[in-house]
Amino acid sequence: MSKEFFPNVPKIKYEGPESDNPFAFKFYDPDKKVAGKTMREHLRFSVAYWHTMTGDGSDPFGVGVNIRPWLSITDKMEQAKARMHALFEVLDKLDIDFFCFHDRDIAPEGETLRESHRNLDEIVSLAKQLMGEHKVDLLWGTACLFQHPRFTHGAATSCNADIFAYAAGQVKKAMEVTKELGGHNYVFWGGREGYDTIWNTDMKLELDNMARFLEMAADYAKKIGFNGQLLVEPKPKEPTAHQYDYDVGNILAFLLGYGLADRFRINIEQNHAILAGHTFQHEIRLARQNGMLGSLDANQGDYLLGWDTDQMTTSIPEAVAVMYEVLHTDGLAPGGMNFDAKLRRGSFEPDDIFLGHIAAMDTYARGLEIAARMKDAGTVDTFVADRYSSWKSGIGAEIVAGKHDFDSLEKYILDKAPIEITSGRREWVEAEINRFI
Ligand code: XLS
Ligand code: NI
Ligand code: NI
Repeated sequence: MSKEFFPNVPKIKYEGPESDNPFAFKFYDPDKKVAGKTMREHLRFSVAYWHTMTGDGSDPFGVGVNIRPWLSITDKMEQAKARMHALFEVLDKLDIDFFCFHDRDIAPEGETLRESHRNLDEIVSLAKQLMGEHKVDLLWGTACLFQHPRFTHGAATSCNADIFAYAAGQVKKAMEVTKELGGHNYVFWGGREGYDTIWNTDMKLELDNMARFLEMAADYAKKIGFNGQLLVEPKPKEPTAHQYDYDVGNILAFLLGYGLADRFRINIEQNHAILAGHTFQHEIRLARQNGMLGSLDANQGDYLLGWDTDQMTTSIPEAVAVMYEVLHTDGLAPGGMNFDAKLRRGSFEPDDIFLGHIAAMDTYARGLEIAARMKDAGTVDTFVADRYSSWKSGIGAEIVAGKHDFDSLEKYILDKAPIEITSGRREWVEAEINRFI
């Protein structure tokens, strides 16, 4: 290792639930087998470069507060390089195998797109070298199409066609570098793709343009031989009042409507799910039952606040719900669990980077173990299967097989009485989790 950025922080090891060492895992034991795979294989944790490395702790009411060792370097490119080195120390010490980034998180923006490309290339070649040395993979890359003033009215959905072209040039490059780094996925989060008031908006043109943009992106991925998954990330609001990629249901309708559904999958984030008025579990379930589950932005929102706080997950019931859904799929790969999570503004010391990730990793490890035990016991799955048993035989099976219409169903039911229904047992089923905690 070159320079050490976090000399106070040791390599984080599993010490078990009895340990009171803050710099140890209590539940995440990477090589422990759960439900046939190691925790590491199930969870595929990833560090989000923007929150963990680039984020400064500022909020709409206050300036940056984070203490970060690389901030003393004034040259922008030198600072970017130091920060990239620091990432690998974070990954090594936390034993995390993946990271994710936006182009502008890792390299400073230049005067022109050409200069930005050049800056990016320089940092990407450093990242590539470090990835090889540290055996780390890129979960996904993406482009920041929301920070610079040019994107005030959106990128692919801007009213200005030159901005659409700029976004195309920027995403083209971001896809190339994602491929260069062997990225497993590429993410499209519609930064400012939406509107603040429909009165000044040509919504039809904007949505058509968003589809044109995604189609060009998918074509370009094919052209350069990028084989990773292409993922769209839903979010209902913020920064715009109405984001077009509202939720999983809206993205599905959009992709199906524009004939793009077989080219994209979905990257789902907990905080965005709850902002849309859904649970994370609902969004994951809807995506997976449509074959669209791509990857997860593993964070948690504050139920008291109406914005995207992107907190580290510490809620066990949340984690159990996520892992229960994941265990009912073939797993997340090539997706993973990206900690799209930032430390609270009050947690501004460098050590908090580690404590925050340990908290979330332990929470998901517990979620995984609890969900695996629940799935093994099978009480919930059996209850749900029994609840729908009328669809397995008789009239239910016939309806499913397409053997009925309104005439035949009326005839079947006309004189049948009484029809019995049974309890949904909501309280029992929700409390089943508690038995396995
Ligand atoms: C912001 C999004 C963003 C995406 C990547 O709300 O979550 O961080 O994950 O652009
Ligand atoms: Ni996200
Ligand atoms: Ni978020």
